[in-house]
Amino acid sequence: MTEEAVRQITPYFPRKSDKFIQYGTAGFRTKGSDLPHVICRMGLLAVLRSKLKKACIGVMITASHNPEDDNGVKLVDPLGEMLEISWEKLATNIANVSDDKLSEVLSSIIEQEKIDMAVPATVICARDTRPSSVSLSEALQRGIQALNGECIDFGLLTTPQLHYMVRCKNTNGAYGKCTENGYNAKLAVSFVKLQNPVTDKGKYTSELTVDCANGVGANKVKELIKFLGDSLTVNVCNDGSTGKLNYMCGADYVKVNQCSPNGINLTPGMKCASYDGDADRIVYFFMGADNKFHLMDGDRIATLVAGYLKNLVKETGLTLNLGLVQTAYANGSSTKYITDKLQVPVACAATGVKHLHAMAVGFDIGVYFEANGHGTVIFSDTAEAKIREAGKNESLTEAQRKAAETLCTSIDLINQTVGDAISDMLLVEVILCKQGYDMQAWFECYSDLPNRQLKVKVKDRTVIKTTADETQATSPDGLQSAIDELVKKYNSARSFVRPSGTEDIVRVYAEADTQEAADSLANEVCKVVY
Ligand code: 16G
Ligand code: ZN
Repeated sequence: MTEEAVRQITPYFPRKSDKFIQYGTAGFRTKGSDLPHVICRMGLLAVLRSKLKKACIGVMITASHNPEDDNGVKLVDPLGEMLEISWEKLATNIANVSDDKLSEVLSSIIEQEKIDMAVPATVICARDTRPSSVSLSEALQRGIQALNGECIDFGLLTTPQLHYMVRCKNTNGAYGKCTENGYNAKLAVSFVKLQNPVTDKGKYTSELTVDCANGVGANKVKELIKFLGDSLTVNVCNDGSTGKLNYMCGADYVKVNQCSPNGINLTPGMKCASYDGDADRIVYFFMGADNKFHLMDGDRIATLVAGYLKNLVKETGLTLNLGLVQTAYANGSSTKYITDKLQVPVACAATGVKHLHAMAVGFDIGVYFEANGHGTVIFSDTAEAKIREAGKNESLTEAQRKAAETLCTSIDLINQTVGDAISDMLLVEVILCKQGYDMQAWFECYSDLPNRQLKVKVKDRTVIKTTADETQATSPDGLQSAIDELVKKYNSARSFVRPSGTEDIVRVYAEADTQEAADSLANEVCKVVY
C-alpha cells in the first residue's frame, strides 16, 4: 500500500533538494518553493495519524507572521491540540527521506506504531492567503488521497479556526458546529450575551480598529462582525486588498518595532489591535495621554484575563485552581502584578505554544500567554462540569449562580484549542467593558520594566542549552555565571539567553530599571555568548 502511494506522488512531488528540514516549534517553515514534497508527505503522515487515533486530524498550511514567500505546515491532533511531540520526529524523518526510501520509512512507522491500515482516515485541511498556499494545498490533498484518506478542505481559514474545526469534528458537535458559521455563531452569541447586561460601561468604548496583517484574519473577522449587531464596531485595516502580507504590519511587526503599523493613522483616543498573518496572535496598542505609542502585549492580555476569571471563580464560591503560564520573556512587572496583586500562581514554560499549553493543562483553569500575543485559556473537564452545574444549582445564591453562568458563557467565547486572535479580541473587549476601562486605564494597571531583545549569530547555537523554563543556561560551562555577574551590576535586572527554535541565532533578553540599563545589559550579555 505504501509503495503504491509513493508511486502515485513522487513523479509530481519529487524531493528536489537534500536540504535538511526540521519540524520545528510550530511545524515546518521555509520558502514556499521548497515545500511541495514536504507538504504532500505530511498528507501521508496525517492519514497514518488519523488511522492510529481513529479520529480526524488537521493540517494547516501557513507561515504565520513570516514573509509572504515563506510557507509552512503543521499537524493538529484530535482535540485541536498541536501534534504530539513524539510524532514531530516522524514528521521530520518523512520530510527528509529520499524518494526511493519513502515507502520503507512509511512502512516502519505503520509497524512500529501498530497502525491498522483498514481503519478509515479523515483529514481536515485549510490554508492562509499566501500565493503558494493554493498549490501546496493541492500537494497535501494528493498525499492524503494516495493513502486513501478522506480530505475535508475548508479552503481559507485562520489557524485557530482550523483547530476549532478538528475539535468539533471529533466531539460530534459537543464543542460547536464544524462550520465557519458555527464558529462565528458560537463566539458571537456568547459575546453579545456577556456584553448586553453591562449597564455601567465607565470609560469603555465599543469601537476598535484592527490591523489584520493583510492576512486571512481580515475576511474572517469581517464575517464574524456581521453576527455582532451593534455590540462592537470593528474597523478592519490591512485587509489584504492592497498591502502585502505581514509587510510593515501585523502583531509581530508592531511588537518588534513598538510602533503603529502602516495603514493605521494612530491618534489619541483610538483603540487598536494587530493580528498576525494567520490570526493566532493578537496585541493591542494605543497612543497614551503622554502622546506616546503603548503596546498592550500578551502579558497585559494575560493579566486582564486572569484577573477577570479569578474574580468570577471567587464569586461562584467554587474551589478551582486557577493559574497563569508565561515564558521567560514575560515582563517582570507583569509576573509581580499577577502574583502579588491578583494572587494568581504563575508557572514558567519554555517558548512555544505547545509547551505553555502542556503546562496550563495542570490547572483546573489554565491561562497561558506568550508576550508576543499568543495565548488562550483551558478549562479541565471537571472544572467545566462543576461550573456548568453551578450555573443551574438552585441551592446557590443568585449572585453565585450568575457568576457561574457568566463563566459558562466566557468558556463558550474562548477557543480552548489554541490562541485565537478573534476570540481573544472578543474576550478582551468583554473584560474592558466590564471593568469600565479605556486603554489608558488598562495601561495603568502596572508599569513594564524597560527591556531589550537582541539576536546573536553564533557558529553553533545548539551548544547553548537551558533549563526547562529557559531562564538559566546550563551549557556551555561558565556562561550562566558570566550572565549572573553582569546582572548584578544593574537594578531590578534579569537576563537570559536561548537558542531560537525558528532561526539560526541565539536570542538575548534583558530587563532592568531603566532603558539605558536594559540596553547596556543586553549588549554585555551578547558579548559573553560568543
Ligand atoms: C513559534 C511559536 C511561538 C514562539 C516562537 C518563538 C507556535 C504556534 N509558535 O513561532 O509561540 O514564540 O516560535 O520563536 O508555537 P523563536 O524560538 O525563534 O524565539
Ligand atoms: Zn501565527
